[in-house]
Amino acid sequence: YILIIGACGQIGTELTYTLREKYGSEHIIASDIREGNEDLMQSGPFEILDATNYDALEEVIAYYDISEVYLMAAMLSATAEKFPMRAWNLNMNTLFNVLNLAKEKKITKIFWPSSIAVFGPNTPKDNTPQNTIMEPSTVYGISKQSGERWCEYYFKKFGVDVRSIRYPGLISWKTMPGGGTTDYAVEIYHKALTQGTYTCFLEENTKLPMMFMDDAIRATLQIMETPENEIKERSSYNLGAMSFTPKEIAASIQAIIPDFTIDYAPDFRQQIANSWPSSIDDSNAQKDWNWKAEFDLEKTTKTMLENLKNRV
Ligand code: VAH
Repeated sequence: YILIIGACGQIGTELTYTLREKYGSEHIIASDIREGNEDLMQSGPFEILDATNYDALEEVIAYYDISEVYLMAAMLSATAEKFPMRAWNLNMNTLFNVLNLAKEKKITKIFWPSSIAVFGPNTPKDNTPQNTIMEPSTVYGISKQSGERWCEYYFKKFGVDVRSIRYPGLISWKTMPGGGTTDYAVEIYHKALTQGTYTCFLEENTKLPMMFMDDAIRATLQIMETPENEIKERSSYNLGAMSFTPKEIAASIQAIIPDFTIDYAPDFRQQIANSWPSSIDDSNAQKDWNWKAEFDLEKTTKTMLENLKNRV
């Protein structure tokens, strides 16, 4: 059985649906700190769970005979700057609880998401390598960098089979993001359809690595299905798909909605974005587990607008 922690989040929601479809709903236990969308909670077993509470988590693991855990709960970059200690507590204590359950052999495999946020202002920005300078300057990035160190430590010291991906900014039409710096790339599509205009909180030439959610979910399942001895990076894998600026995503929308306009009002999230890479070298993921992205900006925009126009 598989447990998803943070199943009502931006990635967790789509991961839950995909895993339920693939393995059968009854094998996928969704959990979150609070109730989420009705449909998700009705589509299979759901538990209200505070994964920072070891005993509560251990109880769910035992009750459902869980063997694999996807730990998708975290406080993202923008919100984490407002509540640093709450972010550290949530992001780290959930990870320690899951790693320790695996060390105690109560679970056998873990997926834990890292992020391009582990890179900092003095990291090479273009085609950022798998192994390079990492001095994250955000609470979220520090928690993800620390988490990577702990994952590698638990693998080397206790043989814990934890796998991880450094997600870029993720774009989905099924779920809204929560408190991230890349959220503009989701909001812009909603605003293009509902208001015909969007005020972007990042400067027009802020280039960031991005990925459509279908690619991110496919990569997650792919790394989890890779034979253990083929996983060479036990901190976390760089993963790339596309990079674009607010100006470029706006132009891709205008190709479909010519009257759409954008203006810019950068806020505190600009300096977070300035500290991150512009593009990612994911050759290790390509080599070790055959990663290949399928969605570029044009295909992403087409898919987003097509699916959102029926919903908004
Ligand atoms: C954020 N969407 O903006 C997340 C992600 C790379 C960005 O970590 O914080």
